[in-house]
Amino acid sequence: MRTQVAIIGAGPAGLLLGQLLFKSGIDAVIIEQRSPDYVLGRIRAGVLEQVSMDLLDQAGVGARAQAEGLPHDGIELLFKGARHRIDLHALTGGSRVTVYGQTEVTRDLMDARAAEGLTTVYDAQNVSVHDFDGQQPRVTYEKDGQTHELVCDFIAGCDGYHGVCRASVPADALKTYERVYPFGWLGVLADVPPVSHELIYANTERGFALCSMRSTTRSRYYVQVPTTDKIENWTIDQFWTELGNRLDPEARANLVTGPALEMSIAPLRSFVAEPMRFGRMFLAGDAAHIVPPTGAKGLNLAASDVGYLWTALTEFYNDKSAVGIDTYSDRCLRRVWRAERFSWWFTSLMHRFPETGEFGQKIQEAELDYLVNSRAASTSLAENYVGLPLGFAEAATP
Ligand code: RFL
Ligand code: PHB
Repeated sequence: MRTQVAIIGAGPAGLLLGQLLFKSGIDAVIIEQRSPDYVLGRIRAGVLEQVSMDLLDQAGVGARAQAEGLPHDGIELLFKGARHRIDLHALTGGSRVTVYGQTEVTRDLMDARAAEGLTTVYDAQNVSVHDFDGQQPRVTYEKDGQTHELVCDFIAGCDGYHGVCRASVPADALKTYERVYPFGWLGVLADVPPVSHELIYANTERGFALCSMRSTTRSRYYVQVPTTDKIENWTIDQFWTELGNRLDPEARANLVTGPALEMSIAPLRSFVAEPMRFGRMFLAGDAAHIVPPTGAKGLNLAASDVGYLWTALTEFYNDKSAVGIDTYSDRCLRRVWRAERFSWWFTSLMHRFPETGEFGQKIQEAELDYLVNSRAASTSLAENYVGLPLGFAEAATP
């Protein structure tokens, strides 16, 4: 088999890239190691920046996110028992975010791909990438007991944190940066109405909590837990009690409980691999970087990497220019590090750290007090939360 771009991974990054390339007349094949149902079953991000919404539109799949997504003009910060609203819309001069689940984004992209009859190989085993430092890279994989080879011009490594693409780069060509946090998030998805119409990020002495949603009838809640906690030791009733204990009296009174559709613990880490291009292979999304979910940046960064890669490949094929390809890594990394900083800062501000004790709690409360009472500080949070424009990488000098 031959294609122009071999995309490894059918997560949001790989599927979005496939759809954007299709719109530009560039041929791509996606190789995914799991089944479509497995990919759709992963409950992850819920907040889309405008840049991500625009890319979905450009890929021709934005209609449902526009119609069913919930536009949010603000978020609430809860600390010392009281909630304070950050008016994202007013502070940023008109920007907002859209609450629309990653599962729905993935479904829209999968449906569009299927409707166009584009090739996705699911359940591919032993996927390997070859010769990306030469002119003609190859991908090999096994399917139904047979070995297959895909010859291509470029490989897009959209295969997530545990993927094969980054792992295939020689160790001396890669520099990685990592911080692992001493806690995780216990998340619950439930068909109950949200406690509030906006997201609540809570800093409490019992630890962080987040009230999010997928719709007006489906809620997504999280509580900070020690990394040593095991999901099998948590019951849904214990979860509701713990969440209620971390909310203000009004939100607690509004909390509707019910059975969990999904319940899992995710560890929190910050991670960046540099560079993001190796000859004719590019890394995009979680394959290159991980952020703790506090800033809701993971999926949005995956989308913006893909935006840069789409531009670079379109310039290469349509304008015979390699500028986009040569600048891909630097453009992405500048945006990535801004999001890494914000996610690290917001995580540090909102969580209970075992080593900092009551002093750390007081310092966080003082910073939160400053944050909600200073327009400058609130604006900084709002600007970062709604996200940077794609043109940011060129517009400002480092
Ligand atoms: P994905 O979604 O991990 O998709 C990668 C795809 O590649 C496939 N794959 C391979 N395919 C072929 N060969 C191989 N060798 C392969 N190895 C892997 C995988 O099966 C998968 O289908 O990466 P992508 O596309 O870059 O998208 C990134 C986002 O998924 C991610 O940034 C966010 O979901 C992060 N994240 C969250 N972000 C938020 O903004 N808010 C959240 O609440 C949030 N919760 C989460 C999360 C990530 C989690 N992970 C990674 C475990 C919760 C969890 C549990
Ligand atoms: C979610 O809805 O899953 C969500 C929302 C905001 C975050 C993280 C996760 O910061």
